[in-house]
Amino acid sequence: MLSKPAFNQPPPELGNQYEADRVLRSVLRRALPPEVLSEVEPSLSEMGRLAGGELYSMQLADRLNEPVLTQWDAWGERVDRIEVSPLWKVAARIAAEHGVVAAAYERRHGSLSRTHQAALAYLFTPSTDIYSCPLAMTDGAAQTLLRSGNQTLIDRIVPHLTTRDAEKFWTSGQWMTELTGGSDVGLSETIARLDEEGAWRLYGRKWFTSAAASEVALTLARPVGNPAGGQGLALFLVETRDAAGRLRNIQVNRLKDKLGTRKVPTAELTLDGTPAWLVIGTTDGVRNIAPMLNITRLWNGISACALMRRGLALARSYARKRFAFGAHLSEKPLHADTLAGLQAEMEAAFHLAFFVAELVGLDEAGEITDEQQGLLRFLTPLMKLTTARQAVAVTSEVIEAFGGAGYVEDTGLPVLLRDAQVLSIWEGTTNVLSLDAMRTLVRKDGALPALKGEITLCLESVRDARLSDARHACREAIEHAEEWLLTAMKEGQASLEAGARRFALTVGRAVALARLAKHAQWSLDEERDARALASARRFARSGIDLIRPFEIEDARLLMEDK
Ligand code: MFK
Repeated sequence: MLSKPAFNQPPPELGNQYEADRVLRSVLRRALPPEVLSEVEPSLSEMGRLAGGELYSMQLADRLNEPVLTQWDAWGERVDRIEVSPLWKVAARIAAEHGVVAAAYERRHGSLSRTHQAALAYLFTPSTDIYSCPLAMTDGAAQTLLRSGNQTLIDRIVPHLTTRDAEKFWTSGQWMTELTGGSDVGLSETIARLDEEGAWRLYGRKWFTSAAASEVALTLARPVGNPAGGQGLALFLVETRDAAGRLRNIQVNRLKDKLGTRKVPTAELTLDGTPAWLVIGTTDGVRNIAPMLNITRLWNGISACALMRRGLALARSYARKRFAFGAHLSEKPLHADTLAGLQAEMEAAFHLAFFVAELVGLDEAGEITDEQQGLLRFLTPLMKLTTARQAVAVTSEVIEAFGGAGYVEDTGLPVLLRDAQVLSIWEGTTNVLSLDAMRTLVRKDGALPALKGEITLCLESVRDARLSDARHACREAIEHAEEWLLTAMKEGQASLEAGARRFALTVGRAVALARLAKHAQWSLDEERDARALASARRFARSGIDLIRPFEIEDARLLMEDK
């Protein structure tokens, strides 16, 4: 008989992920009136219990399962069935029943319903293997249809997307990416043609369709005769299967073999006469699908926070258990310092993402001012790109904080980094979104004053002397960003584009710091808690102003290989 090993390292543990989350709970205490908080808390506590308990255990057990595409049945019939992982099936039911999309549409708490829903999504996400992807697109599709004014589709589809009844719940895909298109969606080649009965049919190849098992999808196609570019595309809705469950003239060519998000059945599709509903007008597809983009970008930010939070919860638990060099890691100054830096990044990201959720809530409730609207348009891409970069950096450090254990698959840790990496790619890469934000700023001169107004408002509320570094870092970064912008606008398009990423990250980090510092002051005053202050101080010193002088000519030279 083998003898028992002398030592086994106890693994990290998770408790109720709502009860244990100081940052989320503190933000909700500030953002929600007490009666709203007491109404939503049971739902959050239940989601926190699931996320740290059953779902987390299932996630670890489900680790090796991946979606399976069966293209042919035994008798030679083309079937293109996609079987998702067992955890995804459970996640679908829990998401519906707990209203992870629905809470935003039931509007039980007016504009604050979106904050409640974002909190549910944040708790749900890290234990459900990116089931947040179809949910994000479902939320985005509901938003897009409601804004389209197409009453037929609103009545027919939206109730399925926003129900809590798991039997009736549908998810939506978002089929935009094509081989030609990619980030430049206007290059899409899929065409739309009216058939003899006057119904639209789509023909083309969609190259990267996330969550291809959805019941409906929003997609773009060019009605025959329309001009090239994004304006010539139109927005369509596809119901993917007929009453018998057969795909409607859609072939699933293959599932993508991806670095991460491996539970998400991302597919290449051929549309060959797929029936589709025109959602709104026969042109301006890019503009008309924008509500989808903005909602999924919010989800992206919330997911970035959620993955960082999960990594940190595990790393802190581990640090309290792991004994080495004479003490627990949690007692080691360098280890504590490393995790503190990560916590500050996560906390700043959280305040940025939940600020955007707050603005989205105001917009949905019709309570947003023009100034806030301009800010929301500008901040959405900035928030998405800033939090995504943070998530990649933080999850990478989290892996390292476990030493070799972090590099071993069956700890369930490496997947955090792989999944985080998608956040800076899908829904617009860092560079594409930097340019989008820059275009918005140049087109809408109201966004910059609104941004400065928000920062001033935040910093005016910050009185504690221990936050003076944070105030300075924030002000200096915004002043430098504005100064750079004015100079680059004079220099021309090449300068603006080359510096757009540094500008975007600087503004994103400055807004995150302003919101974090404001909250830190509130938390000191109302909760007698100095932990948000500690995060704000730490974040303020970790590089807010990323704008540096650069030579366009150097970049050109460095593109040369030989
Ligand atoms: C857990 C997280 C969940 C995430 C789930 C995601 C799963 C799905 C995965 C995917 O599908 S990834 C693919 C996503 N693809 C993208 O996000 C595309 C990225 N590229 C861009 O965003 C480009 O900036 C864009 C394609 C929009 C540029 O195209 P154009 O044709 O050069 O558009 P332009 O001129 O910037 O905008 C056209 C119009 O739309 C303008 O309005 P006007 O015609 O009135 O001037 C813009 O103002 C408007 N517009 C564009 N983006 C907007 C927007 N309006 C509001 N919000 C926006 N975000």
